[in-house]
Amino acid sequence: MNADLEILPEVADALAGGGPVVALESTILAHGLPRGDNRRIADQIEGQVRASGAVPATIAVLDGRVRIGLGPADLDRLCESDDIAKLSVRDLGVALALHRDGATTVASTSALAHRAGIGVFATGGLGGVHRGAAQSFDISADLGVLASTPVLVVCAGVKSILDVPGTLEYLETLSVPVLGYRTDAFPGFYLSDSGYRVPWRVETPEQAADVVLARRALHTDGAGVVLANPIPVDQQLDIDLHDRTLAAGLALLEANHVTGKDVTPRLLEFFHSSTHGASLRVNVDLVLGNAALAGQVAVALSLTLAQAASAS
Ligand code: PSU
Ligand code: MN
Repeated sequence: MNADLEILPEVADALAGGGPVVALESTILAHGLPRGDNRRIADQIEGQVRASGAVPATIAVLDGRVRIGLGPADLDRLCESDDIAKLSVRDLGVALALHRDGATTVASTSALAHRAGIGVFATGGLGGVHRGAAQSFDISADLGVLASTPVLVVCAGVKSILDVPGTLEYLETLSVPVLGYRTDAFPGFYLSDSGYRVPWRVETPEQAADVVLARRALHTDGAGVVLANPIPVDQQLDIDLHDRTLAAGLALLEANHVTGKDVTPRLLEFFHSSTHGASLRVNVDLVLGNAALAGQVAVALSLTLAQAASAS
């Protein structure tokens, strides 16, 4: 068993030189997007990070090794194999010991990115507090891990399939700041506005980077930062279609007794098939927007740190 990080040379070079790097998760590729589309989308996501001037580092576990940055053949395997586990932080040690392949969630990607020295991470939606969590105790490990991992996560809020106000309360309890990117509204993943407000907004990637640096200077950076980036209103899912699909999806999950880590992928799959691809289009657009913004924040962070170093 080998617990060392295997870092792609391009990523290692960027990190060594203080250059901008963006971590990307792999659960969205293996379990969140349909086969046949996921491989192409993986390249598009990495392309957005590059277009912003940063280096993408998609994170996964392959053959029981932690991989920071994947090459084309690794991405093929992750997107096409039938034997990719969904790995949260608790699963990482098991996957290493058993030499398994696995895709990392927001929780485990954040933890591994931090260990590799990567401070900015892009995803689609954050896991959160599920509806009925008071009975089911279903609260994504994403939240607890963010509470103790200093990584800035760019996401389109949380899916409206979750308990949105409950998730915002829980983030407050865990001392994880939530910044709206050019918005006062917490985004609802497929929808630009979840109907709930964010406590803070920033207008530029530089401001988001400054928040990270101020937290470091204050030594209040034990937790991560959520940078909530909404899908533009003209690209969001039709609200009636969204509400109908959500109601049907939740009923289906309950009827089929779907629990644990299967909940999120099953619901996403239901959305994609029953909206005939409309939700998929939105999902892809929002991930690409988040990857581009994360790249801009990573560039701003790297420039500010370089200026501070040359001034001192
Ligand atoms: N949101 C999406 N697509 C996804 C996920 C979230 O729109 O694929 C994934 C992320 O990897 C996230 C995980 O970390 O689902 C949360 O899973 P759970 O709800 O089981 O904690
Ligand atoms: Mn869960």
